[in-house]
Amino acid sequence: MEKGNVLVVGFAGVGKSTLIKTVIGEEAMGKATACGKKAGADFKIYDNKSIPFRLIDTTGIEPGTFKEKKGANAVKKWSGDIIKSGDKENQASVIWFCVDKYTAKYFPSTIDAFIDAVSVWKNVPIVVVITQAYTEEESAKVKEIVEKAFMSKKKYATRLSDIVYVIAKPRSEEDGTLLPPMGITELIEATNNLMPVGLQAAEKDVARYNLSRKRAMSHAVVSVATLTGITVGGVAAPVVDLMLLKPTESLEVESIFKIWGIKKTKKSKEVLKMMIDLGTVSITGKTLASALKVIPGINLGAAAVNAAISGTIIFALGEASAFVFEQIYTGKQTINDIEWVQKVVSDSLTSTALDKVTSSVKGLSKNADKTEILNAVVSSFAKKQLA
Ligand SMILES: Nc1nc2c(ncn2[C@@H]2O[C@H](COP(=O)(O)OP(=O)(O)OP(=O)(O)O)[C@@H](O)[C@H]2O)c(=O)[nH]1
Ligand SMILES: [Mg+2]
Repeated sequence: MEKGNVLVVGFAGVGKSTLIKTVIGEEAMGKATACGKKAGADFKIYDNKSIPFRLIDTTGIEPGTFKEKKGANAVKKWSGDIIKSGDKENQASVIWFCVDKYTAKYFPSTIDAFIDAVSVWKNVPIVVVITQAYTEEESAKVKEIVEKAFMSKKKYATRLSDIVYVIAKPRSEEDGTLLPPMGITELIEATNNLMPVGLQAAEKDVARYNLSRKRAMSHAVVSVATLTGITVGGVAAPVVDLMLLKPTESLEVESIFKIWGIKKTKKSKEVLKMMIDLGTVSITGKTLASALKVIPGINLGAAAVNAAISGTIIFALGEASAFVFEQIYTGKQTINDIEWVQKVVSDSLTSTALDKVTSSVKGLSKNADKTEILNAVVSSFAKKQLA
């Protein structure tokens, strides 16, 4: 089937590549092809067999009169050359204008250059994607600036089709909070709907693709949370204090819950609380720590062992949450079946936790850092899937 292209433009560093990576998937990132080589600029085109459209990553346009012209000219020249060469394959069908909170203030003075850069794509709809705004206030502020700038001229106003707010990658704040990715599946749906009719993917294909995105975003949250768990729990104490992990567990479970967009009800709150509590009671760090002591061949400091135990607990809880919420989202299970949820989560935490921890600590080097421990935890889980 023929696919449309999304031309991704915006200031340098707003998060274009990060967004593309989340939309297209990590595997597809490595397979980018240069497009419009003839056209002089080496913009990258990203494709993935199940995504309904391709994405074209452009050179970031830097604010500041001179630099801004350079970036904008590259986009303009590339676009003009694609049109001239009659290259059907690389025509833009939708444009994403990425604006982040840091550079939004430059947007009004740059909108002329932006619009000029994409002026050859005459009736192509523009979606403004607000990136890197991590609070409601921040995103509302950016939205207001963008709307005002587009409304300043009628010919701009008619091009603006939608404004979507995204977090493309989980964000961990200094104070330990964690913001899950958001807005990605909404952006994919909105974009598909704006494609010319002949290039639109069927709704069920988009739904299937978005399911795979939710899964990938859940895994991204599990990774970030596991790293936090490794940091928080990696102290040289005789046993892991599971209460230390509770804040990370809450953020992890709630973040994954948000990704799947399940309604917040009294029941769901109860289920979330139960899941988080299971994380602190199912296996005790003490049991694991003492069991590890009798396993031969493990010669690591307490901090590294505790870090691996903590990481394993957070990882197991996260994977179980992702599974539970996917089953509920797809209607295979209901949130009312508390016993089922309880069984899935406690099985994930108890059944093979010791095996997992053993296998992750066995390969660790003496001075393993957090990343090495994270990789060991992740691969100890991957092993089971293969078996
Ligand atoms: N946590 C988090 N970080 C983000 C997000 N979007 C962008 N960033 C960070 O912002 C920085 C710039 O992001 P890039 O995706 O490289 O930006 P870009 O627009 O492709 O930049 P150029 O290619 O230079 O034009 C990186 O350090 C990203 O990790 C996001 O949604 N969440
Ligand atoms: Mg980039």
